[in-house]
Amino acid sequence: MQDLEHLHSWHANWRDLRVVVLGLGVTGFSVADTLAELGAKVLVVAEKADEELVDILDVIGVTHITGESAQGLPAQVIHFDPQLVVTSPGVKPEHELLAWAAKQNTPVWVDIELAWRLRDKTSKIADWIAVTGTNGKTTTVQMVEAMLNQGGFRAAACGNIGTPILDAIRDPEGFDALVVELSSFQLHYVKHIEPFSSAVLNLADDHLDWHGSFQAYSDAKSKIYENTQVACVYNLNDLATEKMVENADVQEGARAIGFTTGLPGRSHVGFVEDILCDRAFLDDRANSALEVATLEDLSSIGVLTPHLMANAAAATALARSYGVLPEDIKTALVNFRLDAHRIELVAEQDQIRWVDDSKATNPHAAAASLNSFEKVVWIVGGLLKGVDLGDLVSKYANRLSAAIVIGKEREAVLAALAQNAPGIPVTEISDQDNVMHQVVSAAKQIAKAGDVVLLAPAAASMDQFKDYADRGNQFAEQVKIQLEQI
Ligand code: UMA
Repeated sequence: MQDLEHLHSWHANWRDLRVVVLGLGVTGFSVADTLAELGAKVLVVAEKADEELVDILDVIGVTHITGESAQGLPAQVIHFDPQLVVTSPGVKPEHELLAWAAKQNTPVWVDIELAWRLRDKTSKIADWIAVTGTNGKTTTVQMVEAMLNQGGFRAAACGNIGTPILDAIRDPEGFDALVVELSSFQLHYVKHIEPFSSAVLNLADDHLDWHGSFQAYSDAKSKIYENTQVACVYNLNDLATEKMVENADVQEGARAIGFTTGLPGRSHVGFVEDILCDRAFLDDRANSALEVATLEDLSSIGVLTPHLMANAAAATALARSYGVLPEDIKTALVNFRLDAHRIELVAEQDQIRWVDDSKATNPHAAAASLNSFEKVVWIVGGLLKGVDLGDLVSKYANRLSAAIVIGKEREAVLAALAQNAPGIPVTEISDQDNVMHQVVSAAKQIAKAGDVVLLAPAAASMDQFKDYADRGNQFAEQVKIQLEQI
């Protein structure tokens, strides 16, 4: 194994370190750019690469192999003889180049590992508040960021949320805290970070094709709690997250803090009737609770779902662990707005609501959506990522008025519906052109007063759309056009 122990600082000598950077999306670019700035010798290897990014690599003098010749293990990589490989998170561990690196005992990092070592670039070294979970990561991370900023700290959200962490690390002013969204892919590759506080929001089937098994997916997520300094935040309604905290090797004095949509006990954040309360970060937590916000405050955010309540409770626990005052948390929540495509009401006509939850890319997220409405015309299907929909359909069958099935893996969806929700009218959209046009016109025929037409596909979108945002936008656009025609 290469000894990279001396490389624990921005100010260490990275000069001439030979690094292969695998992938050239947002992560790969930020890694290559950072390492070039540090004087390392960088070779970027990426099958698909944005031409603009390749042009910038040329300008900053980083060598690259892209396109077909970047597939597998290119001979140039062997010749380059890297001392370190930094992979993009989307690349599976079985990738030929990574398998070769493992055999050579060459360390494989992701940007998160590199960022942890480089976090002392500015004199102000940011604490990391790390968040993972199957669903609700982005909303929770954004809430924590808003709460910290409202509390007078300089905080930034980064990581899987879309801004690569190395961009935040290189901010010239530096931050008090980085609120880092971590995916299971990133966590799989992480070796050592020490979050100030950390949270796993929930755990359910997702990305099983990437990780190979639920156990491997869960093991990756649980790594977030390791070496936590102050608070390990877990979900009282999701036993798996509590188990992860119990098994984690944390720093002396770190506390386990539960969050819940129900009544909070000691060391918990939860709801006493319609009030969000902290019973964790106050001296007299045995006998009292601090009021943070009301359900009315939360409903100004969007549709008040149990999922939203859970996210707000988790974010409150994390912000309180950092010392943010309850009144600042309340103000941040009142002013908070959900991103688009998250249980977003796009239209309401003739007592039929049209809701875009395109962000529901797995069954767990779709469950949160289905659980929020009584009578649903459900738009479902897409790339299933190796996950079975049977349990989801059977649990929510009594809420379904009808289902409209999209996507390329329709057979599995149709089978799950036939088996677990027999008798529910199902419309299959088999024509691949103008999918959303067909979906909305079918829904218009089916939906009755009181129904919610819900785009919560429980699947990824890339088989028929650019991404989940494109899927949601096309839905909203068709709803607008076709409702105007009535
Ligand atoms: N590549 C290969 N071989 C492969 C796979 C990818 O060469 O087998 C190359 C591609 O050709 C391309 C690059 O890798 O050049 C793409 O890398 P990537 O897929 O890791 O994507 P990035 O653009 O670097 O974005 C990643 C995250 N994407 C994934 O994990 C798939 C982004 O999360 C994240 O915002 C970004 O880093 C910054 O941290 C997106 C995501 O979908 C939103 N995440 C998943 C999720 O949330 O469910 C995990």
